[in-house]
Amino acid sequence: MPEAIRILDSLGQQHNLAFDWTIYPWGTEYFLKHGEMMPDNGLDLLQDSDAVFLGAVGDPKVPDYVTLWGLLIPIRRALQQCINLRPIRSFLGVQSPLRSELAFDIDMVIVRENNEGEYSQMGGRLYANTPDELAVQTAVFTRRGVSRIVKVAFDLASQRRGILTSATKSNGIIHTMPFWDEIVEETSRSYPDIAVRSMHIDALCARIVLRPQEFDVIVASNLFGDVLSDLAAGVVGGIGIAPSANIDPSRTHPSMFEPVHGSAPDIVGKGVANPIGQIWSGAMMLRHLREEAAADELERAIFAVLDDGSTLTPDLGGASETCSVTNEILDELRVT
Ligand code: GGG
Repeated sequence: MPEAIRILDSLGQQHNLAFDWTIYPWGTEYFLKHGEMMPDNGLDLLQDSDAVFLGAVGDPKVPDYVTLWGLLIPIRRALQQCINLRPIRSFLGVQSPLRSELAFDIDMVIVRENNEGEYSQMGGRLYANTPDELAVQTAVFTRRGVSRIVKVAFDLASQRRGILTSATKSNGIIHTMPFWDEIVEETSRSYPDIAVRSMHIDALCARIVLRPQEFDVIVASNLFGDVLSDLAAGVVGGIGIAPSANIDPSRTHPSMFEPVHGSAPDIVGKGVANPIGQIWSGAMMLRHLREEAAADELERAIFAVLDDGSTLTPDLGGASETCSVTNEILDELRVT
């Protein structure tokens, strides 16, 4: 996060753009001190901002569901950030685990439903610690929520290569997924120029590994979108570079920008965390704030560093430190 702020502040100077940062120390350290991930009025405090820039959250000392349900998920819901955009691209300087003839020209966006679906509080547990113990979790799919995300995906595909893939599992999940498929089919009638196909999530995972260039926009439920974006990020070489935007399309509330990855407790304090997921999320934030020129410039600089491949952190097979990657991006920004 400090490296991304360093970049944005520097870019801002070139674009006559001043960031007025309010830093909230909410996270697992805060939880260990205060017993909560953020204060009671945390969501109200965020409402006053134009955007929220979130880092990586998590610590082995705190269960992951506490971390997530105490901070990230309440923010996404209260601020009605129902759309999660996750772009994935391959770069010349980043080695993919795929054979090189399979791993070129990958450029897709995963459009993840962000407020409902499988991530639901509905359910519970009964008969704890007995042989009859059970857990029930109810997935929630609304016509409003599904239509909204599907329409966003069709619109995005119209601005890109015109290919939309819908992630489904309607052969096994008998209520929600046929409902999802019907809404995709209904919506497609308004987009005759988009090539749309539904793929079962299992086959889709295999296809992303075998033919990643085929994909342009993928629309998916909350859980499927989360899983697919890690898979696709792995296919292009690593999750450390993957950015995301949690968008409130009505712009009533601030949208939130965060790397796809969580924290990496194994490398804390070593100065080798990959800053690019966070910095690229900053570029997405600039675009959302309608600072197109600055966003273009920052993306160009990030992509140049990744295409060059000589300054990469260890997660991507390099030996550079976090701040060297940032410096390289700053150098690129100076020459553009
Ligand atoms: N960048 C915030 C973070 O730590 N994310 C990790 C994570 O587990 N995210 C779950 C999700 O996106 O639903």
